[in-house]
Amino acid sequence: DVCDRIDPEELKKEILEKYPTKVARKRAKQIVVNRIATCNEVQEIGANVRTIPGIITQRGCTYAGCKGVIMGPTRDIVNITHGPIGCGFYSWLTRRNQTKPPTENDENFMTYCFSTDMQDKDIVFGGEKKLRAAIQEAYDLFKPKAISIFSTCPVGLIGDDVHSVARDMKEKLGINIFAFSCEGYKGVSQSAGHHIANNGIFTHVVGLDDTVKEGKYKINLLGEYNIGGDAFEIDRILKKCGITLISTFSGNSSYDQFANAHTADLNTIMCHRSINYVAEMMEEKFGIPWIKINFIGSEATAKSLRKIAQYFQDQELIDRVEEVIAEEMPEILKVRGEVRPRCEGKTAMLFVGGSRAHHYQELFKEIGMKTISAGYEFAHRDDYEGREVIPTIKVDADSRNIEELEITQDPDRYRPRKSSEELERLKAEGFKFKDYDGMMREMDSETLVIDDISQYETEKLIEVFKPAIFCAGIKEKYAVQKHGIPLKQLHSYDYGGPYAGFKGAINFYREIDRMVNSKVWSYLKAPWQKSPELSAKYACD
Ligand code: CFN
Ligand code: HCA
Repeated sequence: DVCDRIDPEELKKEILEKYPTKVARKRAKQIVVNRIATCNEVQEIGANVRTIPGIITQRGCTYAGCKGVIMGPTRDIVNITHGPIGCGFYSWLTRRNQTKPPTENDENFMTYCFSTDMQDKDIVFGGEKKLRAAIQEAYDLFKPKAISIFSTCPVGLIGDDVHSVARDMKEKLGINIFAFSCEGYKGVSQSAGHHIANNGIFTHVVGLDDTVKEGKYKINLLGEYNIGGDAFEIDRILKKCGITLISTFSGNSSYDQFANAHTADLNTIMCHRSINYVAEMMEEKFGIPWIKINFIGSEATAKSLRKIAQYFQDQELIDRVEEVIAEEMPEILKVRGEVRPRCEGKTAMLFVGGSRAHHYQELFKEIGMKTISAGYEFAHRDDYEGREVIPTIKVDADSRNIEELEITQDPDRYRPRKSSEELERLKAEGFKFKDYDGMMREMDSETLVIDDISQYETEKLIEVFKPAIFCAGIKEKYAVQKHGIPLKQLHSYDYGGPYAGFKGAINFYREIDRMVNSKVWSYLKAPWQKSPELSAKYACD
């Protein structure tokens, strides 16, 4: 076993040696050898800090997080990028978030790319006039329910007031128009863009429509973006269980769903990193409790359905959920049984975003594969280290208001949801505290956890461990595959999916089986293996 032969601390040292002293000091905090089994505590990891200039990062920008990630999957808001054409054009339809308008009359603007196409003269004299004209033009052409505006870097630099333009045009046209100050350079990654988008959608849309929908068990699904059709599969399962989905933030979503989201009984959070802000705000303003769920992995899906049923404390739902699980599992176990002997013991590395590098480890585990190194691009410390929660669901008199009580490891950074005295009292009452599912707690000891991994570090890991599969994004894909290691894109799923829910698990098992057991990778020779003079040349340069 390659992992038994390699001392991860030695490898970390070797990686850091190549960096200048100051850079090495910074990177050292973001590269951690997991010691969970030996000391039963997660170590501190450096996360959500600025990438050191010069390092090739996987990260994206604030505009990407706001416009692409959070607002991108909503079909009927016209999203106008205010800026030179590049940002709009290159972020157009790259994320494979799918949508299905319920009828032919429902709008779908996702296939369009709207931009103000700023020119030199707009940078010099200001772009507000052009933005006003773009909003008017979009309105005249499409008559949408809402228009949103996204600022790119130059907009912030020249000081266009996108919010006042939005206010004026909202008044003039009588539809909802709002803007996001999500200039790419803000914050340290796309994570800042999630926050800006969540604040905006909460302020301008959530709560506008009080219509109470039919349904016995009404939930919102937060942090699910319908990549490769994931949300369709989750919808199918929820429907089968009799659970009503009021809104999804924001996979396959519409403006009306956001406006009505506050009428749900419960918020379920899948990608905590991108959406915890909305859950917290909805709890604060509308008293809607939230629980974490995860539909990546068949066992995780079953567990999440049970958790939702447990919240409603309704025997009919509890029984229905068990029936659905019992109906879905045989096919999954059959395929898993076929695939597992071929995949058992093989190794994976996952370096993706802010939640998938953790969630997908479950799916690999189900087919017997080991994650030997993983990390997020932009997650925060709590996504790695976890937080302490009381897993016991506490139900109030009318069986509706549950609380999943939670304390944090770092009260200065994360608002504790209960005061410490209250927690002490609950502890004394016998509530058991458990650390919630941060990535590091669920990974094996001696695995390398690396935040905001660089291209150089990626290549070093591959050279040393030669994993059976590497999971990352489009920028990493071909560089990794030139080493003869298959790369599965866990952002876009390449051309595959869905991978969520029960049917998704089956798709994933089959796909990974094909990839790790194909001989084609062993035939591949990197350019520098075929022509060693190439690497010699680069070494001289
Ligand atoms: S769909 Fe999500 S699941 S929202 Fe987030 S943290 Fe990105 S776009 Mo790429 S695939 Fe990725 Fe996550 Fe949440 Fe996607 S792991 S990086 S910003 N992400
Ligand atoms: C983003 C979007 C992205 C990029 C994926 C990739 C996505 O970060 O702006 O690098 O392949 O999922 O589309 O994360």
